[in-house]
Parts: sequence; C-alpha cells; structure tokens
Amino acid sequence: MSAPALKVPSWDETLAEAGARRDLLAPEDHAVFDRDGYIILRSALPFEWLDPLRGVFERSIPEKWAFPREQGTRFSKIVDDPLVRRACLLPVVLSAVAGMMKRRFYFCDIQGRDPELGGGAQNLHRDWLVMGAPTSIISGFAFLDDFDAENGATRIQPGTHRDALAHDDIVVSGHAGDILLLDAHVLHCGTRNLSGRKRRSLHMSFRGHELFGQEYNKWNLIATTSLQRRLMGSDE
Ligand SMILES: O=C(O)CCC(=O)C(=O)O
Ligand SMILES: [Fe+2]
Repeated sequence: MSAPALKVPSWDETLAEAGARRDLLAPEDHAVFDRDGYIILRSALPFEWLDPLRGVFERSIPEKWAFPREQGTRFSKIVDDPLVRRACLLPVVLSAVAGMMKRRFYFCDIQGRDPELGGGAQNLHRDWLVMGAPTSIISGFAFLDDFDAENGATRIQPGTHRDALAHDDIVVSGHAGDILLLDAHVLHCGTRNLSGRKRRSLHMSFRGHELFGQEYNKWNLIATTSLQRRLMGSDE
C-alpha cells in the first residue's frame, strides 16, 4: 500500500495556523497603513519578552562584520534566536503585512540596529525601489527601547509609496514594544541619536513571494517548526 500523499497547506491555511486574522487590526488601521504606507502597532510585543529580547540583542553583536556597516551604529546578528523569530511572526504583524501584500509573502531577514550617540543619521531612502506596482517588501521595526526624535527614531514621509511628493515629514515616537511596519516604497531614514539613549530595534523584512530565492537565505533551514518554515518561504 502506498503512503497517503502529504497535503501541503495553502497560504491561507498557513496564515490561519499562524493566528493571522484581518480583524486583529481595526478596519481603520488597515486603511491608515494603506493610505500612509506605515503603521505603528502599539505594545505589540508582550511586555515580558522585552528584557529577554534585549539580552539576545546585546549578546549577538559580532566583533566584526564581513562587510562595511554604518559608522556609529551597533548591529546585532540575531537571526537564529527562537524568541526573536516569534516576535517577528506575531499574529498581529502577519495580519498587517498580509493586508498590505495581498499575496503570498515570506519573512526574509532580521538584524538588530541601535544608533549610538551622534550616529544613526541616514539619507532618506526607499527599501524597495521598483515603483508603479505594489511593494515587494514591507520593513518592520520592533522597538526594544522608547524612541523619539532625541534618540534616533525613524523619519518618514507618509504617502510617498503612492505619490512622489511628500506632503508631510515626521519623526515617529513611541514605547518599547511598539512595532513599526513600513511599505518599503515609503521614503524614510534613521535619524541621528542626539541623546545617546539606546534605541534598539529588530529590523525585519517581509517579502512578496516573487522575490524568493533572490537573496542568499538559508533561514528556512534553521526555523524549527513546519509553520515557521512555511512563513519563511519553504514548502513542506
Ligand atoms: O532604524 C531606522 O529607523 C531606519 C533604518 C533603515 O531605514 C534602514 O537601515 O534601511
Ligand atoms: Fe530603510
């Protein structure tokens, strides 16, 4: 007797298994994300995860990177930590990303970023350049410290995912545990840390399925569960 064929769960089934549901966000939150190209999910990280995540961040700063990095900023290499992975795959995050992507996507990459005193100033940029079609990348920042214009918070020009003209220019602020999600077409940048107060974030990237395989990525091999592997782009 032959073994029964294994059924690969569909993408919708995978999202459902991960607990993602459109109604985890209010309808107006989806509308704001769509209109402005960014959203801040307040207190999205469970409070009791903050200290352990800060610990992972601090323990995972390499002495040296194999390629040049921004001066005056600490980067943490946190790819294979299970709690970090859970933080990136929270149902509310997946729900928001699914609402914007409207197609299969995968969790691609993560690193920690912490601008130090005097460091962190970036040029305004987009994380995804190909305009005129829905974005292929949504960038996320899970904050481990309170953030504002004094410690290098993110500057954003809302709506620039649709409209080349910036109507507004803001620096976001909030508390440890908030998660900023950004359509990568939106013009944004890190700002200078003027106070020296830590501004650690977990900087993640969700990508449309069409980009899968473009980057060197063995993440799905270290993900521990079948569900995580599917959310990172692999099929069982
Ligand atoms: O950390 C930030 O606020 C922004 C970082 C960023 O946009 C980038 O590195 O591409
Ligand atoms: Fe960026």
